[in-house]
Amino acid sequence: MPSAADPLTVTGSNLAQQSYAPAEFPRLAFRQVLPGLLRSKVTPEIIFPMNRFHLILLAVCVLPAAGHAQFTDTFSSLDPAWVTNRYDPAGFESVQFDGDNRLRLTIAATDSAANRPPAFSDAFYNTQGRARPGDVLGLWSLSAQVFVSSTFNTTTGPLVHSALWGHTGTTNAGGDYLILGFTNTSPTDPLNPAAGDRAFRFHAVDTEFGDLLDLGVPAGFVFDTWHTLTGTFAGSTFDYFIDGALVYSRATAAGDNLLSAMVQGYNFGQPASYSVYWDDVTATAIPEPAAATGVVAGLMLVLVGVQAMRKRRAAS
Ligand SMILES: [Ca+2]
Repeated sequence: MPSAADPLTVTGSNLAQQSYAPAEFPRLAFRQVLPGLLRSKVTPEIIFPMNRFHLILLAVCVLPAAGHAQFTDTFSSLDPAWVTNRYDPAGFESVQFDGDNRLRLTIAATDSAANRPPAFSDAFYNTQGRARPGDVLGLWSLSAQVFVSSTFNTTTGPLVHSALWGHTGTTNAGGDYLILGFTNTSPTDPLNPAAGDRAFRFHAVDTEFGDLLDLGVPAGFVFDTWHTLTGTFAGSTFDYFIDGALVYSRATAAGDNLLSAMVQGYNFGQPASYSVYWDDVTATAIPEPAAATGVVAGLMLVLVGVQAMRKRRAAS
């Protein structure tokens, strides 16, 4: 439980401040919450290795466009770039919802541990979703819209967990994970829908410690509307934002290069299925200071050249 010793403080101007001791609550909670969620380090499941050709291609094509979205997925249709990660969810489709085409992720009992083929019965495959290449070298930002239904605000109804994942590095087994999502599980008995301390809240997974950190909900938070989840790596830390407000930050030594982006849910093995609507998954390169300076210098040279041409034309 939270302790005054060595607190890891989560702050945010519009969040209730929360303090956790990394050695206690978050780690304990992680081991109880969502078994198998972070076993990817020993069982690589990402399938977008970058080879030398990709790296050169990215260096040539992507870096000059640094600062522009590497992709924005509006889910007008389901891009075939999305491929199964770990285990295919019951639904991962583009549907009409709230006036636009959205991604609908559905987690169902048919894919529970008890109902999966024996080779996939491990809790590792309770995490169900899809991934697409991130295609960003260097610094990056990953964001998405998520519709937080009031049906998730329950202490007796179906357990839910869904999150946006960013996997960094250039190899399956390397890099780090930025994971930002929400749940309504109990922090002490997460697989028990009848637990007495269930509450809806956002959370981030700290892969360095294997911790799951509760982030609460922003002040004035409302259900049944869209919220923006954003994660960035701007040089030394993963920074986590809810609706534009920084809610958590942690150091990482492996934040470079967005290898893949994922939308995941967790299968709790309940009879009832649940769906989560996502939209506008966006990966963006953040210009390196040196690169940005280079771009500005290049633009200045172009402007100087245009000016010189105009002068020559005016003189002739
Ligand atoms: Ca859309």
